[in-house]
Amino acid sequence: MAHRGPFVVIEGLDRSGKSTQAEALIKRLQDEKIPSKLIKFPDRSTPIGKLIDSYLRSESELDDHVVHLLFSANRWEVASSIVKDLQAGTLVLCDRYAFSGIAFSASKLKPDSPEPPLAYEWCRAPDVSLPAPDLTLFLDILPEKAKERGGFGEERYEKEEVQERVRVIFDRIGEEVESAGAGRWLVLDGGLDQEEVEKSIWAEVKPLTKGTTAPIQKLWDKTREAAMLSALYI
Ligand code: Z5A
Ligand code: MG
Repeated sequence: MAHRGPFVVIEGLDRSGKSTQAEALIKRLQDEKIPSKLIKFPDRSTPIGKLIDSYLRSESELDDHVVHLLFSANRWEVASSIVKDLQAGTLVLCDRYAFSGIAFSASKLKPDSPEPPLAYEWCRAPDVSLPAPDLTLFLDILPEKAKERGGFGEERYEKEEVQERVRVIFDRIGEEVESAGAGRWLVLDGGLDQEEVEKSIWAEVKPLTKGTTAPIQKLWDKTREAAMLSALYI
């Protein structure tokens, strides 16, 4: 059976060092001559990404539903190219993915209502069937430590109370990813020195660099099938 490249995602709380680690890992993979490619969400360079960028900088206002769907569309724009690259044997490394999409949207609150404006299940729906990562490395960091790092507080969601709620939702996502059996979800300490985090990431990624014969899975497809089946029996 032909080998394909693995799909690795780096997720985590704000300022946990995702982009720093993604850059260091891609450099190492390239130094070791492992075919690899780095992508990032939001991809602010596309027409959809430009709308997201303006919203994040608070230069424009968008309905919560609309911005959530734009973030998802920004992933669907490149979903087929991710699959193509994996099939060609390239390791695809992704800095934030659909998990950030759910965590940030489902953690929103409105001052005039106790109900969150976007339900968790609603937030997950547009990303169902995207290519599922083989491995998600979640960089954990205490919000008070993240706040001490450069750049915190410049954009819309970079507030300590938002990050606390986001953290709770990420925990739920991690449990669901693990129990669905579609890829691994591994929590790493992003509060350590940069070199130590690099080492712990490399220990997990190195064994994957030989490629895999496993089929590319789809995000939450099993959940969708189960939901459809249970609907049939109601
Ligand atoms: N968002 C969403 O709502 N829906 C979605 O579907 C998606 C995203 C995909 C922008 O994302 C926002 O979009 C984000 C989620 C939301 N909102 N928030 N909040 P982004 O990916 O563009 O965000 P960013 O601007 O790149 O920030 P970040 O990703 O949170 O940061 P990071 O990548 O985790 O950290 P970093 O840039 O690598 O490092 C931050 C600083 O810490 C920097 O000065 C480093 O030099 C320093 N650093 C890094 N590692 C260390 C260690 N180990 N020790 C000490 N200092 C360190
Ligand atoms: Mg980043």
